[in-house]
Amino acid sequence: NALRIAVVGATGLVGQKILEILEERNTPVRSLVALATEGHGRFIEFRGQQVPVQSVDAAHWDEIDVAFFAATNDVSRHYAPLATAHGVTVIDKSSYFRMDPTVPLVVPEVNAEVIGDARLIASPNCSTIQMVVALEPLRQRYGLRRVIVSTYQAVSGTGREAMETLRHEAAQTLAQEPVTPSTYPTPIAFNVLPYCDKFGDLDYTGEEWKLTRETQKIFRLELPVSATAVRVPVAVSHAEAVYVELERPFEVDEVRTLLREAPGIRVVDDPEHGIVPTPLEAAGQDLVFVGRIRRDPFIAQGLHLFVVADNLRKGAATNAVQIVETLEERWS
Ligand code: 11C
Repeated sequence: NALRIAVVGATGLVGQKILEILEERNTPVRSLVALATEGHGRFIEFRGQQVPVQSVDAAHWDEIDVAFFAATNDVSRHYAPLATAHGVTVIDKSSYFRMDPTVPLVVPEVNAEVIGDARLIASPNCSTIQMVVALEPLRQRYGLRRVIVSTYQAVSGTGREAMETLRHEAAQTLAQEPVTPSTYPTPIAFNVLPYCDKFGDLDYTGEEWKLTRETQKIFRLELPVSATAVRVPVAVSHAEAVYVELERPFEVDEVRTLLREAPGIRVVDDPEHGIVPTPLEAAGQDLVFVGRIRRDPFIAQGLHLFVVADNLRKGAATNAVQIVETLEERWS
């Protein structure tokens, strides 16, 4: 059955990607409403049509089946409950409801079964999504004991303005002009910032705690996950060096085969020929790329992986659209 869809935050980076992915995947759409808190009077393009951007305040929720929320936490907090009260199924990309025990936090390759008849479904943080897709086959086969992850996160995770900042600062640096930082407190071009998001408990950042807590919720496991989230001068795709200690012994070749056969993963791992996953390769793709698969020479059952995915697609828009695809029978 064709769906009446609303995209809240339709003019933002993730909102735009959702529209692109609905087109690419031929999702049956009966009508599309573009909503935003600002930008009214603008138009977005969907399937060759110009669609006016309307104020989220004026939304007719009764006429919507599915609403993607790709705006701020405040917008989700305020409008998502309004939408669900009118029977709308909300896929929320904000972090506001993620840790609410009554709200399923879903990555379809991992835990689609927790959705049940929930009307409000949260999509995790981009860096969590790609990590749990890579870890799930290992969890099933060997069990997980602990995870240590360092991320290399693209500036598009911060938003459209940060992508412009990266370009601008790179041009200034190459022209040997002074660089005035804007989006981040220090320049990001030709630099590395050893934090993403604000600092919080125990001097870990919000992004690091999301990696810990969201992973624990998705796996329904008190898994120790220690994270260091780092911003790098890359436009699109987050990379992660994931170190995992497994509960049971493994063979590296067996792990490669297991990951190759797992949903949503492409193994790119031929060290002899220098074949490794990179952000440029993953950008524009929906799969999670995994490589550098190797054993810890010192710790029994320790395994290293390098995990890369497009943060705007699998890390955000694609995951949200896939959630809707798992709910097909809800509307048939
Ligand atoms: C970043 N992961 O790269 C963030 C962006 O909780 O959905 C997404 C934040 C979130 O900065």
